[in-house]
Amino acid sequence: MKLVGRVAELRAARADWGRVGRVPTMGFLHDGHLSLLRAARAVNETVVNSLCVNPTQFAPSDVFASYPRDTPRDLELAAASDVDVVFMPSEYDVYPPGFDTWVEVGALASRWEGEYRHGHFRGVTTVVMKLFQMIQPDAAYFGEKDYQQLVVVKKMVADLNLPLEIVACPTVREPSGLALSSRNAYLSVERRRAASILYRAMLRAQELASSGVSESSVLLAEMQEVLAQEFAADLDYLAIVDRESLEPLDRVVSQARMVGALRFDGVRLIDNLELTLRSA
Ligand code: PAJ
Repeated sequence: MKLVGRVAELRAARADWGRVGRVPTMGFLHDGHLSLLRAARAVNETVVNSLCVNPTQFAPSDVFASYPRDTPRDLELAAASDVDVVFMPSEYDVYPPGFDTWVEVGALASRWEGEYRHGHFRGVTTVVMKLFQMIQPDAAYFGEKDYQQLVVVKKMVADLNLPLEIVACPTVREPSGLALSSRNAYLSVERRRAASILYRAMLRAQELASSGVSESSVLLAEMQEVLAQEFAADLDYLAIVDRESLEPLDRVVSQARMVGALRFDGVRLIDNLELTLRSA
């Protein structure tokens, strides 16, 4: 496995790499990240894992400085996942002094997470675009765990005619159902089980949809009832939305997406799940 820190080095080597799959991460790798690396490994000649805690996607209320980091462990895990190249760009390469060009997706990025984390997606799309330019991958792998991020990145790729494929990978969960996240490190094992309440609420809505309930108001009311069982869960938003436009739906026709975010013991957790109506 090769460790690369400078863009010039990456550019010089790129021509020999054949089909490149890129997996962008902010490090502190867990099984969710590793599932993306496995998906990339299966179909690409060269797998590039970028490790970069991107300062511009942290809204002021987030603490960029305290984001969990463990580079030696990340490098071990990347090597064990048969990654060919780990790219750890210097902050100078990503945001040189005077940097002032931004990539911003419109309406899709301004609702849900965008409302609670102003500027977050602008930071994400800017760094993802920059890393696309540096690595020039044929495919890039994103987790459904961050569903809105996935949809926003796909929109950027379509709108800007970027010549690469975006591959969506399913959410990897703990046995309790809680989606794996670097932020789970802030919760004890016991609290993580309780924090899976959002996922359990979504499973309950899916159960109802499977029996033919299609009105969003009924499904959302049922989810709220499940969430009310956990006093520690402080909901930011919960919605049933169109899978592409992320617009709220009054009624599920065949498929939709449930998206939600809550704060649990002060830790902000997001989740989402496909919602499929029983076929008539
Ligand atoms: P990060 O939070 O490190 O996540 C990197 C990738 O791993 C994202 O595509 C995310 O959706 C995916 N991922 C995280 N948890 C997952 C899980 N439980 N199951 C499946 N996939 C999971 O997302 C970012 O970094 C950044 O915003 C980034 C795209 C790297 C831009 O800075």
